[in-house]
This record gives sequence, C-alpha cells and structure tokens, in this order.
Amino acid sequence: VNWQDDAKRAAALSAVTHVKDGCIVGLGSGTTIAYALKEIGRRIREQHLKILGVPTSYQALLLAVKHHIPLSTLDEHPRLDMALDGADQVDGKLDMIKGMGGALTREKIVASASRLNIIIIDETKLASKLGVNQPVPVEVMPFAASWVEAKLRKLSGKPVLREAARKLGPVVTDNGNFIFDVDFGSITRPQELNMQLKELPGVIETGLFVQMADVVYVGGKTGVRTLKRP
Ligand code: A5P
Repeated sequence: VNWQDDAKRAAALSAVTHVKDGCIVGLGSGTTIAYALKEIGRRIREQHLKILGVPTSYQALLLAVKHHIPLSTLDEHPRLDMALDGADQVDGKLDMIKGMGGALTREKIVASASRLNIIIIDETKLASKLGVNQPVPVEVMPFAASWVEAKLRKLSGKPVLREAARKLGPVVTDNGNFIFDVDFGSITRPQELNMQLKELPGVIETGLFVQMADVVYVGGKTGVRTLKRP
C-alpha cells in the first residue's frame, strides 16, 4: 500500500464522520469513495445506524450492496442530506473537475440534490488552476458525437474519445453515452466554459463542478486537512 492509498483512506474515514443516524446520503464513485462506503457499512453494522444511500454509478451500487448499505433512489428522495464523492482535480475555490471514472452526470445530479457536498481526495488532486494536466470529461449522446467533437475543437479544446479497456471501441457510460476527455489547457473561467459546453445539443453533462463542493477532505503524507468553500 503506498502513501496515497493510506491518505485516501484516512480522508475517507474523517469525511464519514458527517454521516449520522437517519441520513440519506449520495454515494459517489471512484477508488477513494470505496473506502468511505466500506466505513459506512462498518458503522451500519456496528453502530446500527439507519442510513439510506443513493448511488451515482453501478460501481457505487455494487459496493453499497457488498457493504450492506440500504439503497434508495432520487425518485423516493429528491432531496438528500449530503453527498460523499471523490474528485480528479480541485482548485483553491474548491471548483473541481470530475468524471475520470465516467460517473460525472449522475454525480452532478446527486450533488445538486444534496444539502451538503463532501469531497474526499488525496493531495495530488489539488491544483492552482483547473485544466492543467487534467482533461475535462464531457458526456455526449452517441448520435451527436462527431458533431460535438467538431464544436469542442472550435472552443479550443482537444477532445479524445475515451476508449474502453476490456472491450473494443469507446467507453459506454452507465447512461449509454460516450465520453470525450477534452484538454482545454489552463481554464480561467470554469463556469463560463461549463455553460458553453452545456449549450451544445448532444452534450449531456460536463465534468466541471463549479461552486458545488462545501468541504474537501484532503489526505496527505502527514495527515488529513479540511478545506471549506470561501
Ligand atoms: C467519477 O466519475 C469521478 O468523478 C470520481 O469521483 C473521480 O474519478 C475520483 O476517483 P478516484 O477516487 O478513483 O481518484
């Protein structure tokens, strides 16, 4: 186990202290959140907490089942107490790029439905500017893929269609769509870029999460710190 795994786990354990008896919790996706789901499962088992989880992906759903976290849906609970999730890059304002796990659309919906958004990362995810060495994942309806690709280039992006690892052809998301990983270089106005992308018909969602994180737990080599949105 390298320091990053220890850091992710330590940050996840701290973040899960927000989860109280009776909470309805959005369950994010990724390797970091996997530690949080295991810890929620432990607390349900040992402390008999009554928790309901709303998963953001098949990964989160299967992990929740594995850890015996009872599940619900946004249909039953359109308002969640909190969401726990990871991120791929976080800047000083706590704006984020998410979606390297391909779950960005459901993650953004669940985050929007949550009163409190708690993010868990290791310190390698911190950046002074979004977009530096980090593409923005953009989920696109397959029907529109080539058209959207051309538009992404017009917006000065360099889109790469995400390829599947153990299947031929592109990644197909939990929603049946494709993902372009778009290199925009350093992003000065993330909200503006997000709006420009979302105006394109066929774009389902972007990995730019602006003014959504309330608190970020950052695992580092020397311990866990918390950042709060200014
Ligand atoms: C999933 O689509 C992403 O938004 C994840 O939250 C992100 O990729 C974090 O994953 P790791 O914890 O595995 O880095």
